[in-house]
Amino acid sequence: NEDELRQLIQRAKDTLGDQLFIPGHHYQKDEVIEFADARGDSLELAQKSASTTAKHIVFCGVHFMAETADILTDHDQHVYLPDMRAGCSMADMANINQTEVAWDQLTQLVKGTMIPITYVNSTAAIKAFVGKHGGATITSSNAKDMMKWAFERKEKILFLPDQHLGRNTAYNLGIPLEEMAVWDPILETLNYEGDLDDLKVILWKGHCSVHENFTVPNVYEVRAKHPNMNIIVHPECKREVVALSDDSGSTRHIIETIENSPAGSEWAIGTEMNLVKRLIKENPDQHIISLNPHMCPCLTMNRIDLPHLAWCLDSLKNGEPVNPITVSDQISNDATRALNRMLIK
Ligand code: CIZ
Ligand code: SF4
Repeated sequence: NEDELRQLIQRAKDTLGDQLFIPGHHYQKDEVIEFADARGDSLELAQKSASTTAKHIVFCGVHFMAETADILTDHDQHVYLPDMRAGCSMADMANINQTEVAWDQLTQLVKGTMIPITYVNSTAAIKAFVGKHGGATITSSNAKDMMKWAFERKEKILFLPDQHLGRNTAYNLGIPLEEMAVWDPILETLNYEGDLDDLKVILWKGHCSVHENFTVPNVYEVRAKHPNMNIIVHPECKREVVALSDDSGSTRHIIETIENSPAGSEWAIGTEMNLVKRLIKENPDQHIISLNPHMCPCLTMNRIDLPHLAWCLDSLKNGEPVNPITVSDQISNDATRALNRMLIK
Protein backbone atom coordinates (compact mmCIF):
# COMPACT_ATOMS: atom_id res chain seq x y z
CA ASN A 1 0.00 0.00 0.00
CA GLU A 2 0.94 3.66 -0.29
CA ASP A 3 2.27 4.07 3.24
CA GLU A 4 4.58 1.10 2.80
CA LEU A 5 5.83 2.49 -0.49
CA ARG A 6 6.46 5.88 1.13
CA GLN A 7 8.41 4.21 3.93
CA LEU A 8 10.43 2.18 1.44
CA ILE A 9 11.31 5.34 -0.49
CA GLN A 10 12.23 7.24 2.68
CA ARG A 11 14.41 4.37 3.92
CA ALA A 12 16.29 4.24 0.62
CA LYS A 13 16.78 8.02 0.75
CA ASP A 14 18.08 7.78 4.34
CA THR A 15 20.43 4.90 3.50
CA LEU A 16 21.86 6.44 0.34
CA GLY A 17 22.12 9.98 1.75
CA ASP A 18 24.00 12.36 -0.52
CA GLN A 19 24.92 9.48 -2.83
CA LEU A 20 21.40 9.93 -4.20
CA PHE A 21 19.78 12.87 -6.00
CA ILE A 22 16.14 12.84 -7.14
CA PRO A 23 15.25 15.55 -9.68
CA GLY A 24 11.49 15.99 -10.18
CA HIS A 25 10.07 17.69 -13.26
CA HIS A 26 7.28 20.26 -12.77
CA TYR A 27 4.87 17.94 -14.61
CA GLN A 28 5.36 15.06 -12.16
CA LYS A 29 2.60 13.92 -9.82
CA ASP A 30 2.53 15.30 -6.26
CA GLU A 31 3.26 11.86 -4.84
CA VAL A 32 6.59 11.95 -6.69
CA ILE A 33 7.39 15.66 -6.14
CA GLU A 34 7.04 14.94 -2.41
CA PHE A 35 10.33 13.01 -2.56
CA ALA A 36 12.16 15.16 -5.10
CA ASP A 37 15.38 16.94 -4.04
CA ALA A 38 14.79 19.59 -6.69
CA ARG A 39 11.93 20.74 -8.91
CA GLY A 40 12.51 22.30 -12.29
CA ASP A 41 12.33 22.08 -16.04
CA SER A 42 14.40 19.53 -17.90
CA LEU A 43 17.53 21.64 -18.39
CA GLU A 44 17.54 23.05 -14.85
CA LEU A 45 17.27 19.53 -13.47
CA ALA A 46 20.07 18.17 -15.65
CA GLN A 47 22.29 21.08 -14.59
CA LYS A 48 21.40 20.65 -10.91
CA SER A 49 22.18 16.93 -11.16
CA ALA A 50 25.59 17.78 -12.61
CA SER A 51 26.27 20.25 -9.78
CA THR A 52 25.88 17.51 -7.15
CA THR A 53 28.40 14.80 -6.30
CA ALA A 54 25.63 12.18 -6.06
CA LYS A 55 26.54 8.85 -7.62
CA HIS A 56 22.93 7.97 -8.36
CA ILE A 57 20.52 10.33 -10.14
CA VAL A 58 16.97 8.95 -10.16
CA PHE A 59 15.33 11.16 -12.76
CA CYS A 60 11.61 11.69 -12.27
CA GLY A 61 10.67 12.94 -15.72
CA VAL A 62 10.79 11.44 -19.21
CA HIS A 63 13.46 9.61 -21.21
CA PHE A 64 15.04 12.53 -23.12
CA MET A 65 15.45 14.42 -19.83
CA ALA A 66 17.31 11.52 -18.25
CA GLU A 67 19.52 11.42 -21.35
CA THR A 68 20.30 15.13 -21.01
CA ALA A 69 21.19 14.55 -17.35
CA ASP A 70 23.51 11.70 -18.36
CA ILE A 71 25.18 13.93 -20.97
CA LEU A 72 25.80 16.78 -18.52
CA THR A 73 26.85 14.71 -15.47
CA ASP A 74 30.26 13.15 -14.79
CA HIS A 75 31.21 9.64 -15.86
CA ASP A 76 30.94 8.32 -12.30
CA GLN A 77 27.39 9.64 -11.90
CA HIS A 78 24.69 7.22 -13.05
CA VAL A 79 21.23 8.21 -14.21
CA TYR A 80 18.14 6.01 -13.83
CA LEU A 81 14.57 6.39 -15.09
CA PRO A 82 12.04 4.74 -12.72
CA ASP A 83 9.86 3.57 -15.64
CA MET A 84 11.36 2.97 -19.08
CA ARG A 85 7.94 3.57 -20.66
CA ALA A 86 8.15 7.24 -19.64
CA GLY A 87 8.91 8.57 -23.11
CA CYS A 88 7.80 11.80 -24.78
CA SER A 89 5.47 11.71 -27.75
CA MET A 90 7.06 14.87 -29.12
CA ALA A 91 10.64 13.62 -28.87
CA ASP A 92 9.50 10.38 -30.52
CA MET A 93 8.27 12.32 -33.56
CA ALA A 94 11.83 12.90 -34.78
CA ASN A 95 14.20 9.98 -35.06
CA ILE A 96 17.75 10.17 -36.30
CA ASN A 97 17.14 8.38 -39.62
CA GLN A 98 14.30 10.73 -40.51
CA THR A 99 16.50 13.67 -39.56
CA GLU A 100 19.34 12.55 -41.83
CA VAL A 101 16.93 12.04 -44.73
CA ALA A 102 15.36 15.45 -44.15
CA TRP A 103 18.75 17.19 -43.98
CA ASP A 104 19.95 15.55 -47.21
CA GLN A 105 16.80 16.40 -49.11
CA LEU A 106 16.43 19.90 -47.75
CA THR A 107 20.03 20.93 -48.37
CA GLN A 108 19.45 20.02 -52.03
CA LEU A 109 16.04 21.62 -52.23
CA VAL A 110 16.40 24.96 -50.49
CA LYS A 111 18.66 27.67 -51.75
CA GLY A 112 21.08 29.26 -49.32
CA THR A 113 22.69 28.06 -46.12
CA MET A 114 20.84 26.18 -43.38
CA ILE A 115 21.45 25.47 -39.68
CA PRO A 116 19.62 22.88 -37.54
CA ILE A 117 18.38 23.77 -34.08
CA THR A 118 16.54 21.46 -31.75
CA TYR A 119 14.31 21.95 -28.74
CA VAL A 120 15.81 20.17 -25.70
CA ASN A 121 12.72 17.94 -25.91
CA SER A 122 14.46 15.62 -28.38
CA THR A 123 16.53 12.46 -28.24
CA ALA A 124 20.26 12.56 -27.54
CA ALA A 125 20.86 11.33 -31.11
CA ILE A 126 19.06 14.38 -32.54
CA LYS A 127 21.02 16.71 -30.27
CA ALA A 128 24.21 15.01 -31.50
CA PHE A 129 23.16 15.48 -35.14
CA VAL A 130 22.53 19.15 -34.50
CA GLY A 131 25.86 19.49 -32.67
CA LYS A 132 27.71 17.92 -35.59
CA HIS A 133 26.10 20.32 -38.07
CA GLY A 134 27.01 23.52 -36.23
CA GLY A 135 23.61 23.99 -34.56
CA ALA A 136 22.41 24.32 -30.99
CA THR A 137 19.75 23.14 -28.60
CA ILE A 138 17.15 25.59 -27.32
CA THR A 139 14.66 25.74 -24.47
CA SER A 140 11.34 27.55 -24.40
CA SER A 141 13.00 30.23 -22.21
CA ASN A 142 15.75 31.11 -24.70
CA ALA A 143 14.12 30.09 -28.01
CA LYS A 144 13.94 33.65 -29.33
CA ASP A 145 17.57 34.49 -28.51
CA MET A 146 18.77 31.20 -29.95
CA MET A 147 16.82 31.70 -33.16
CA LYS A 148 18.49 35.10 -33.51
CA TRP A 149 21.83 33.40 -32.84
CA ALA A 150 21.11 30.91 -35.61
CA PHE A 151 20.13 33.62 -38.11
CA GLU A 152 23.42 35.40 -37.41
CA ARG A 153 25.10 32.29 -38.79
CA LYS A 154 22.96 30.96 -41.62
CA GLU A 155 20.09 32.08 -43.83
CA LYS A 156 17.63 29.31 -42.98
CA ILE A 157 16.76 27.25 -39.93
CA LEU A 158 15.60 23.66 -39.66
CA PHE A 159 13.72 23.58 -36.35
CA LEU A 160 13.17 20.21 -34.59
CA PRO A 161 10.92 18.64 -33.38
CA ASP A 162 8.08 20.97 -32.20
CA GLN A 163 6.44 22.91 -35.02
CA HIS A 164 4.43 25.05 -32.59
CA LEU A 165 7.36 26.29 -30.50
CA GLY A 166 9.23 26.92 -33.74
CA ARG A 167 6.36 28.81 -35.36
CA ASN A 168 5.53 30.86 -32.25
CA THR A 169 9.17 31.81 -31.74
CA ALA A 170 9.80 32.75 -35.38
CA TYR A 171 6.58 34.77 -35.41
CA ASN A 172 7.76 36.67 -32.30
CA LEU A 173 10.96 37.42 -34.16
CA GLY A 174 8.91 39.10 -36.87
CA ILE A 175 9.07 36.34 -39.46
CA PRO A 176 5.77 36.13 -41.36
CA LEU A 177 3.98 32.78 -41.50
CA GLU A 178 4.45 32.84 -45.29
CA GLU A 179 8.20 32.43 -44.76
CA MET A 180 7.79 29.24 -42.78
CA ALA A 181 7.23 25.73 -44.12
CA VAL A 182 6.54 22.37 -42.53
CA TRP A 183 8.65 19.30 -43.23
CA ASP A 184 6.65 16.08 -42.97
CA PRO A 185 9.09 13.33 -41.90
CA ILE A 186 6.68 10.52 -42.75
CA LEU A 187 5.87 11.64 -46.29
CA GLU A 188 9.31 13.23 -46.71
CA THR A 189 7.79 16.33 -48.22
CA LEU A 190 8.04 20.06 -47.66
CA ASN A 191 4.68 21.78 -47.40
CA TYR A 192 5.35 25.17 -48.91
CA GLU A 193 3.66 27.17 -51.61
CA GLY A 194 5.93 30.21 -51.73
CA ASP A 195 9.23 31.03 -53.36
CA LEU A 196 12.05 28.95 -51.87
CA ASP A 197 14.25 32.05 -51.81
CA ASP A 198 11.94 33.61 -49.22
CA LEU A 199 11.77 30.54 -46.98
CA LYS A 200 13.33 31.26 -43.57
CA VAL A 201 12.21 28.56 -41.15
CA ILE A 202 11.53 24.89 -41.83
CA LEU A 203 9.44 23.45 -39.03
CA TRP A 204 9.55 19.75 -38.24
CA LYS A 205 6.06 18.27 -38.19
CA GLY A 206 6.03 17.35 -34.51
CA HIS A 207 3.96 18.51 -31.57
CA CYS A 208 3.24 17.92 -27.90
CA SER A 209 0.15 15.78 -27.44
CA VAL A 210 -0.60 17.58 -24.16
CA HIS A 211 -0.32 21.19 -25.32
CA GLU A 212 -2.12 20.53 -28.62
CA ASN A 213 -5.25 19.89 -26.54
CA PHE A 214 -5.69 23.58 -25.82
CA THR A 215 -7.96 25.01 -28.48
CA VAL A 216 -9.43 28.25 -29.80
CA PRO A 217 -12.92 27.26 -28.51
CA ASN A 218 -11.34 26.82 -25.04
CA VAL A 219 -10.14 30.45 -25.23
CA TYR A 220 -13.57 31.74 -26.31
CA GLU A 221 -15.28 29.80 -23.56
CA VAL A 222 -13.02 31.28 -20.87
CA ARG A 223 -13.46 34.79 -22.32
CA ALA A 224 -17.25 34.36 -22.21
CA LYS A 225 -17.46 32.87 -18.73
CA HIS A 226 -14.70 34.87 -17.02
CA PRO A 227 -14.32 38.28 -18.67
CA ASN A 228 -11.60 39.40 -16.22
CA MET A 229 -9.47 36.32 -16.53
CA ASN A 230 -5.96 36.43 -18.01
CA ILE A 231 -4.96 33.55 -20.26
CA ILE A 232 -1.36 32.34 -20.13
CA VAL A 233 -0.15 29.41 -22.24
CA HIS A 234 3.01 27.47 -23.06
CA PRO A 235 4.46 28.12 -26.55
CA GLU A 236 4.05 24.40 -27.34
CA CYS A 237 0.40 25.38 -27.89
CA LYS A 238 -0.79 26.08 -31.43
CA ARG A 239 -0.16 29.49 -32.98
CA GLU A 240 -3.88 30.44 -32.98
CA VAL A 241 -4.18 29.70 -29.28
CA VAL A 242 -1.03 31.65 -28.39
CA ALA A 243 -2.24 34.54 -30.56
CA LEU A 244 -5.54 34.79 -28.66
CA SER A 245 -3.94 34.46 -25.21
CA ASP A 246 -2.74 37.35 -23.04
CA ASP A 247 0.70 35.88 -22.43
CA SER A 248 2.81 32.88 -23.33
CA GLY A 249 6.10 31.52 -22.10
CA SER A 250 8.13 28.70 -20.66
CA THR A 251 7.17 26.68 -17.62
CA ARG A 252 9.41 28.94 -15.52
CA HIS A 253 7.76 32.06 -16.96
CA ILE A 254 4.29 30.69 -16.17
CA ILE A 255 5.25 29.76 -12.60
CA GLU A 256 6.96 33.11 -11.91
CA THR A 257 4.07 35.06 -13.40
CA ILE A 258 1.55 33.33 -11.14
CA GLU A 259 3.77 33.56 -8.06
CA ASN A 260 4.28 37.29 -8.60
CA SER A 261 0.61 38.07 -9.16
CA PRO A 262 -1.38 39.79 -6.40
CA ALA A 263 -4.15 38.10 -4.44
CA GLY A 264 -7.40 38.03 -6.36
CA SER A 265 -5.73 37.60 -9.77
CA GLU A 266 -7.58 35.40 -12.23
CA TRP A 267 -5.76 33.01 -14.52
CA ALA A 268 -6.60 30.36 -17.06
CA ILE A 269 -3.45 28.34 -17.72
CA GLY A 270 -2.68 26.30 -20.82
CA THR A 271 -0.10 23.78 -19.71
CA GLU A 272 0.27 20.34 -18.17
CA MET A 273 -2.29 19.35 -15.58
CA ASN A 274 -0.07 18.32 -12.67
CA LEU A 275 1.61 21.73 -12.78
CA VAL A 276 -1.70 23.62 -13.07
CA LYS A 277 -3.10 21.68 -10.10
CA ARG A 278 0.00 22.48 -8.05
CA LEU A 279 -0.23 26.18 -8.93
CA ILE A 280 -3.89 26.16 -7.84
CA LYS A 281 -2.95 24.51 -4.54
CA GLU A 282 0.05 26.73 -3.83
CA ASN A 283 -1.70 30.01 -4.69
CA PRO A 284 -5.03 29.74 -2.88
CA ASP A 285 -5.54 33.52 -2.88
CA GLN A 286 -5.84 33.58 -6.68
CA HIS A 287 -8.54 32.19 -8.95
CA ILE A 288 -6.76 29.73 -11.24
CA ILE A 289 -8.29 27.27 -13.70
CA SER A 290 -7.05 25.13 -16.57
CA LEU A 291 -7.67 26.65 -20.01
CA ASN A 292 -9.10 23.27 -20.99
CA PRO A 293 -11.72 22.15 -18.44
CA HIS A 294 -10.91 18.54 -19.32
CA MET A 295 -7.48 18.87 -17.78
CA CYS A 296 -4.67 17.31 -19.76
CA PRO A 297 -2.02 15.27 -17.97
CA CYS A 298 1.12 14.12 -19.73
CA LEU A 299 0.46 10.40 -19.70
CA THR A 300 4.10 9.40 -20.01
CA MET A 301 5.15 11.77 -17.21
CA ASN A 302 2.44 10.13 -15.10
CA ARG A 303 4.04 6.73 -15.54
CA ILE A 304 6.49 7.71 -12.83
CA ASP A 305 4.59 6.98 -9.64
CA LEU A 306 5.16 5.74 -6.09
CA PRO A 307 5.54 2.04 -7.03
CA HIS A 308 8.09 2.75 -9.78
CA LEU A 309 10.05 5.21 -7.65
CA ALA A 310 10.10 2.74 -4.75
CA TRP A 311 11.17 -0.12 -7.03
CA CYS A 312 13.96 1.92 -8.58
CA LEU A 313 15.29 3.20 -5.24
CA ASP A 314 15.09 -0.24 -3.70
CA SER A 315 17.20 -1.64 -6.55
CA LEU A 316 19.90 0.93 -5.78
CA LYS A 317 19.83 0.12 -2.10
CA ASN A 318 20.28 -3.56 -2.96
CA GLY A 319 23.21 -2.81 -5.26
CA GLU A 320 21.43 -4.11 -8.38
CA PRO A 321 20.24 -0.94 -10.09
CA VAL A 322 17.45 -1.11 -12.67
CA ASN A 323 16.77 1.15 -15.68
CA PRO A 324 20.11 2.90 -16.21
CA ILE A 325 20.08 5.58 -18.94
CA THR A 326 23.43 5.69 -20.70
CA VAL A 327 24.25 7.82 -23.71
CA SER A 328 27.29 6.61 -25.69
CA ASP A 329 30.44 8.75 -25.56
CA GLN A 330 30.23 9.58 -29.25
CA ILE A 331 26.64 10.83 -29.07
CA SER A 332 27.33 12.52 -25.77
CA ASN A 333 30.29 14.48 -27.18
CA ASP A 334 28.39 15.72 -30.22
CA ALA A 335 25.27 16.53 -28.17
CA THR A 336 27.43 18.46 -25.70
CA ARG A 337 28.56 20.72 -28.53
CA ALA A 338 24.90 21.58 -29.27
CA LEU A 339 24.13 22.12 -25.57
CA ASN A 340 27.25 24.23 -24.99
CA ARG A 341 26.49 26.58 -27.87
CA MET A 342 23.28 27.37 -25.99
CA LEU A 343 24.73 27.42 -22.47
CA ILE A 344 27.71 29.68 -23.17
CA LYS A 345 25.75 32.06 -25.37
O1 CIZ B 1 6.69 20.33 -22.23
C1 CIZ B 1 7.67 19.87 -21.64
O2 CIZ B 1 7.83 18.68 -21.52
C2 CIZ B 1 8.66 20.77 -21.05
C3 CIZ B 1 8.30 22.16 -20.79
C4 CIZ B 1 9.85 20.26 -20.80
C5 CIZ B 1 11.01 20.91 -20.22
O3 CIZ B 1 11.94 21.28 -20.95
O4 CIZ B 1 11.09 21.04 -19.00
FE1 SF4 C 1 6.63 15.43 -24.13
FE2 SF4 C 1 4.52 17.06 -24.11
FE3 SF4 C 1 4.83 15.26 -22.16
FE4 SF4 C 1 6.45 17.38 -22.33
S1 SF4 C 1 4.28 17.41 -21.90
S2 SF4 C 1 7.06 15.26 -21.92
S3 SF4 C 1 6.63 17.62 -24.58
S4 SF4 C 1 4.49 14.81 -24.35
